[in-house]
Amino acid sequence: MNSNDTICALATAPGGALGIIRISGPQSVEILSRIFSKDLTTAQPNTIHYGHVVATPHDGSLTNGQSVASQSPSTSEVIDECMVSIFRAPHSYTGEDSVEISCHGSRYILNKVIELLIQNGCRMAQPGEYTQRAFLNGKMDLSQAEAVADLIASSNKATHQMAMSQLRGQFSSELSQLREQLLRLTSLLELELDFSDHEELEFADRSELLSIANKINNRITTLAHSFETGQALKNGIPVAIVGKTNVGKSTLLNKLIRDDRAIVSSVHGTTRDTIEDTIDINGVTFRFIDTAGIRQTTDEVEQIGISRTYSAIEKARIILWIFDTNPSAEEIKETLERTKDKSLIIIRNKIDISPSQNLHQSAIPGLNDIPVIEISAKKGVNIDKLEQAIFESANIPELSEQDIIVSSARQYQSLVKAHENLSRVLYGLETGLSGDLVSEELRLVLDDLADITGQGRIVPNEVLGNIFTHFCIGK
Ligand SMILES: Nc1nc2c(ncn2[C@@H]2O[C@H](COP(=O)(O)OP(=O)(O)OP(=O)(O)O)[C@@H](O)[C@H]2O)c(=O)[nH]1
Ligand SMILES: [Mg+2]
Repeated sequence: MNSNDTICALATAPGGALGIIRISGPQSVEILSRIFSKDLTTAQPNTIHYGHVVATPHDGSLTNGQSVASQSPSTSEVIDECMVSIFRAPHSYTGEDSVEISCHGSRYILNKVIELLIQNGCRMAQPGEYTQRAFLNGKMDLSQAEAVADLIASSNKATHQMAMSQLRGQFSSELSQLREQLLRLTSLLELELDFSDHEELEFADRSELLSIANKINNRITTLAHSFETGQALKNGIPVAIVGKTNVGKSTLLNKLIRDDRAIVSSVHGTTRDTIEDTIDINGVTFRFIDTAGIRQTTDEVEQIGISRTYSAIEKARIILWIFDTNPSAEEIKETLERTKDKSLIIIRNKIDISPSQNLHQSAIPGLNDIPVIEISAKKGVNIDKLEQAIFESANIPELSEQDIIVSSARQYQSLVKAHENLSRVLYGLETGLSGDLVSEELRLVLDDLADITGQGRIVPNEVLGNIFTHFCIGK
């Protein structure tokens, strides 16, 4: 990958009314002018021009910035009528000279324009190369570059807010505040070292240093914890639908996703494998997992299905436990035991045929705190109430652009490393370890945080590759 190359790629998905081709690099405007009906080499930056992309008989044999405008119209073929935007470094997405050609969305036109650009000196861009160039040219840091991919992939309000906040630099500025506090801590420690011979001087005492380090550590831990929420928001919050056979789990899944996805029958043990699908509730994606009903069985396949039910419970964040008739106290106790660390919602289904009864609520400690929702999955009664309860139990804070939710595994790993190194700093401060050893650990924390944004660090090509190969071509 040579950053002096001028690159081109289609930036829009095929099939739309328009297609946008992006060019970036030092030769952008010159190469464009070789295939465009106007010479734009002296055009003002940030201007838009109407004209034609034109193929000459020898497809791009023009050189030296010579525009097809100077060619006889009879010898050239008009490929499309286009609008062309001109950007000049550093005021562009990549920070380089750039051009965007808005064409009609025909596959033929778009392929032809790209072919002409390549014949005239462009190279086809690699995945994420525009954003990578933006990073290398200091237009954004690494965490913002990752947010570009998240923003494009965002499919609802929550994932949009999350990506937008990161793209606009909330996370970066939080990290730079943490770095400042860490630097202050380092300088206080180093002051102590420099003047350690002067007993008459007073330095910040260790308890004050400890309190600063603790505050930083708390913030880093909170950021690291937000990764779980970030993952849940990105992939859909997992909700397992569990219960005995024939209680109506598959009927409920179909009702929630408004589709006949799972087979429903009065035969016990209909569902064998887990079945998943997603819906959005109040702008947040939930991933529902219908499971095999729990019962004693000698059927080998069903047993495998039931063991999958238990692993679905473990992986889920919310459990919908369904009963149809009044469950025994023992059954409820087992349910509570299995779902200890989860948000549990108990559902009494089939209220259209079996009247409401009191669960053994008073007899079972802890059950009073758990919502019990009465529904008819078949008739669609109280499904809206259930959706609301599911949304509430997910406990998703109302996200604003100020909220920081860590969404990349790379960022999370750096935060975890920072936390581990900071724990050693805390230990060192508590146990009276010498200042130079503590400040060495502090430097590691600073490096871990710098890895997240890539600023002031040499980012290895391997790391860049890992980030940008997940992008599409044209991003
Ligand atoms: N009357 C009534 N019948 C229901 C309701 N929900 C489900 N059923 C019926 O109960 C039977 C079992 O429904 P399923 O959705 O297949 O039950 P399941 O829990 O997925 O069963 P397994 O996959 O065998 O574990 C079917 O005949 C459904 O039509 C309901 O709200 N009211
Ligand atoms: Mg089923």
